[in-house]
Amino acid sequence: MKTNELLAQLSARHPGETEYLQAVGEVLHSVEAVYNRHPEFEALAIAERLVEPDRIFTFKVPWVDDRGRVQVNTGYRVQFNNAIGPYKGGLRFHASVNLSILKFLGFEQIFKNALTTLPMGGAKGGSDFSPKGKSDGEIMRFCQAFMTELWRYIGPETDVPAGDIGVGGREIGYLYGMYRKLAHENTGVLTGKGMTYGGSRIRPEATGFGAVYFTAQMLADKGDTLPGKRIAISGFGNVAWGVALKATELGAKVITVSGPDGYVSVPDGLTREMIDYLPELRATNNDVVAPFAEEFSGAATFVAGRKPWEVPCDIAMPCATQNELEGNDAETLAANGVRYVAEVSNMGCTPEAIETFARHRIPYGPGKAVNAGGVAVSGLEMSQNAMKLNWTSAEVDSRLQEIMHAIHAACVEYGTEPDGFINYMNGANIAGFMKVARAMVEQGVL
Ligand code: 2IT
Repeated sequence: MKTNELLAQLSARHPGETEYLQAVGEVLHSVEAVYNRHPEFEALAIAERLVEPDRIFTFKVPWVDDRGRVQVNTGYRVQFNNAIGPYKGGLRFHASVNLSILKFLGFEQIFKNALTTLPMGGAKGGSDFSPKGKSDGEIMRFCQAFMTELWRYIGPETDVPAGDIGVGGREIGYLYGMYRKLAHENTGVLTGKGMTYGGSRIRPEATGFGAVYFTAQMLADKGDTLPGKRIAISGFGNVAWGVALKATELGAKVITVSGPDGYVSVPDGLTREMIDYLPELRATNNDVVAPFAEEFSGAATFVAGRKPWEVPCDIAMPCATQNELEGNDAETLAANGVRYVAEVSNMGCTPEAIETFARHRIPYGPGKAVNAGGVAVSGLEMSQNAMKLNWTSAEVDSRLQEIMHAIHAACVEYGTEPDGFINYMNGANIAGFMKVARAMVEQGVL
């Protein structure tokens, strides 16, 4: 594989799609050496076929706001690769959404889903609709309008969307309701559903719980454990909540949360009351974290306009969005003695940050491995829907733990360097890639 040539061709064909080109560049560089030991990959142009989505749907989403004005947004679904199972991946509703972001997320999803051990292909979708400041009625009307287009492209064996930033239980409910009405069936397309209509236990917690299980494995590899560790996290949404809940339960101290407006420092660690407050704050749709510090003014301090990475910690867990942890943040973390980085957001660290962690020999778990518990439990939701039964929380949680252990083991198998250092990024990319590439080889040129 001539990686740089392929990347140059891609950037000429898709100018300005920086996040997409970043995600592709990372994976291709990771797999290059292994790829070149498999002449059949080159002969079948596996890389060239893998980096382009199978297809992309773009559609108009008109809806009426509370003041009676007509609003128009753009909706997307990127069906990236279904070599190992139906297309699977979340929907993101955020003002920043564009094709580059959804293509990067869809591309990452291919390898993440392959790592889960379950049969799921990669996809992503969403809209530039911003839930910020919207009423419940506006969100319902938007979700319904979005689904009147999307429903034609999805199905329980075709493409199964779920949530992502801006799409939680409430939005999935509205989307699923409209799908069911239009398709005249109730087979469970969409995951992250409510418990009254086919949802899985532990799905809301899954991304965060899975991330903590993976992190515990990273520590165990060094003969280390979670109790007493100071964890800095960013974000204050569903993923940050799940991480805080499980990490605290296992004896770690979560000392920060953050939002677009700044971060909150909690030197003694989040209490259960503070953790329970996170979903409440998120549900206000204001997308600011400052009120957290007002609510818990004795124990928490708000630092406006800054990121949590300046707070000394043992473990850094970015839980917000792509490229939120940059080179200079990584240098600060390293200088302050961070010992592990577990990326929970998709592509949360920039290439410079990843390079900085590698230079300091700080183990860095990439999002596609660390956060795969979310989509893994989505896969378990699909299994339960197909069997028309519900597993208990204990059953789902134990399967989630098994899956996260398997992902950690795959990273170690494919990412251990001669001196024993585990390059989790290379390990995750190679392990995920090999499964998909083999499936593509066996199924012919499509
Ligand atoms: O980034 C992700 O893996 C998700 N947003 C969850 C996808 C899913 O299908 O559950």
